[in-house]
Amino acid sequence: MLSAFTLLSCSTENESISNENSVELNQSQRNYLLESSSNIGIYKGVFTTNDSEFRGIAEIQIISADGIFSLSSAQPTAIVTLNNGMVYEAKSNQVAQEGVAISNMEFTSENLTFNFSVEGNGSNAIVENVRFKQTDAGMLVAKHTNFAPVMPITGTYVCTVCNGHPALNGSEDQTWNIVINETTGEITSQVAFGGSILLNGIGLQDNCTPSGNFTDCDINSGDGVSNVGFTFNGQPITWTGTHNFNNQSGNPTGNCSGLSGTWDFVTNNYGTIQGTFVSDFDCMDIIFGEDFQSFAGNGFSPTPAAGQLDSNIFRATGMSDGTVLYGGTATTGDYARGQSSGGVTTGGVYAFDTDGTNIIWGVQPGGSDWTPGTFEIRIQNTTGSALNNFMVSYDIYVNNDQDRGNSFNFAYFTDTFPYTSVPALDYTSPTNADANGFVKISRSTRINVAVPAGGHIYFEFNGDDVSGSGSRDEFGLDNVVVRAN
Ligand SMILES: [Ca+2]
Ligand SMILES: [Ca+2]
Ligand SMILES: [Ca+2]
Ligand SMILES: [Ca+2]
Repeated sequence: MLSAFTLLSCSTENESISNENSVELNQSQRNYLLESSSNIGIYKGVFTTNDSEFRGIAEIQIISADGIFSLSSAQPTAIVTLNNGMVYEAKSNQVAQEGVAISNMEFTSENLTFNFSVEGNGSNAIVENVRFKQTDAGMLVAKHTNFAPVMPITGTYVCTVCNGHPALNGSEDQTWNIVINETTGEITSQVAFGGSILLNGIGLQDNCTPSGNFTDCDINSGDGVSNVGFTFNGQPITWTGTHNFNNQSGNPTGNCSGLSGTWDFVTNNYGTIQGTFVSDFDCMDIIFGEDFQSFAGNGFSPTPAAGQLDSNIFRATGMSDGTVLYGGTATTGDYARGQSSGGVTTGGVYAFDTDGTNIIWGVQPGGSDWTPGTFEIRIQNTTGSALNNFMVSYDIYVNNDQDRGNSFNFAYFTDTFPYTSVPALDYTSPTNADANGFVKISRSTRINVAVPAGGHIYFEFNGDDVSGSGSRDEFGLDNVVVRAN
């Protein structure tokens, strides 16, 4: 009872101190912290709620009552900046002493509470008992100094081969955060799993090579000897990816950073599960976006009328009515089956309305249509300079209303770079029909390929019969976003 009462009175007292003494560090105080080799200083890292609803960057400032800090500003402060831009602050009313280990320093505020511990030399920083907006959360931080800066990066992952694993929440995004020690390349990772637990792991960054104004590094799970990033129920999760950041202005990390990759999880009971991860932010600009909301299934033309797609950008192949070339015209038959909410039987290209408001670039495969067949998107580099890195994301919609399984896979090529499939993005609809109507499956991948100014990159979505018999499921493409630098 005594400890409960103490906790309560501390937290009440802290509220009032926090209101009176909310002091921003000035530049010389911040520099002092960045040069510190003791427990006094700045700790940087990542934050997420276990349910993946909130994630962001965390910074904890441990300041002492002496040195260049006046007593009134010596209150340790934690700042969490969510990826949606919201900022949350918590303070401690305990005062740190330089060189003396901190054990369970309590930070509190209305929305954020946690305990912080660290050795007297600033190593082994641990944050525990994190609560954010009345839900369990986690924070992973490390000492951040001028001689050993750390880079926190927030992001998400999805499974692409899910095998029904209950902790993967179907195709829902879950948190995939990492913290990179820029001096050693050591990575710590924080992954939300199953909506209620967090798994911490390790990785390594190496093979950093400059590319124009950017640097590309390999990032891999493990310690360089073993590639195991972390385990669940004794089973290893491994991952591999690329980290791309701005290296202008002599700043090794510049002002932007992005990463992406793929992961593998060999489970006890669900086979090998695979997926992708991607950071919330990166150094890329959007060069193409299409949500197909104005498509009405009226065909393809180089001078598209309302409801048509521009054939200089979009084309389809594999129809019994022939193939549309880039710049060609096809506004009848297989290429212009109009708008439908699904449940059609004639093969061809449709504008499917998936839910009463959302339109997709759809296809009904048939015995002589789109088995095999493709949708292609040709994007010209109009930025005026070469592009080397691409991030492609898109949504597949499938109406699994028939007892066949058909594929909707991805590939890319350029004017000079050969056709390259990306098996990690392969999708095949379930063989056995269901009554779920159109279901969305999100996909994204990073592509490293050079496209000179004025050149093109091509994205192909290809389908064919895979399993079962009888009529085919209905498919479509939506929300294609291409970012590049
Ligand atoms: Ca046909
Ligand atoms: Ca159908
Ligand atoms: Ca749409
Ligand atoms: Ca099916």
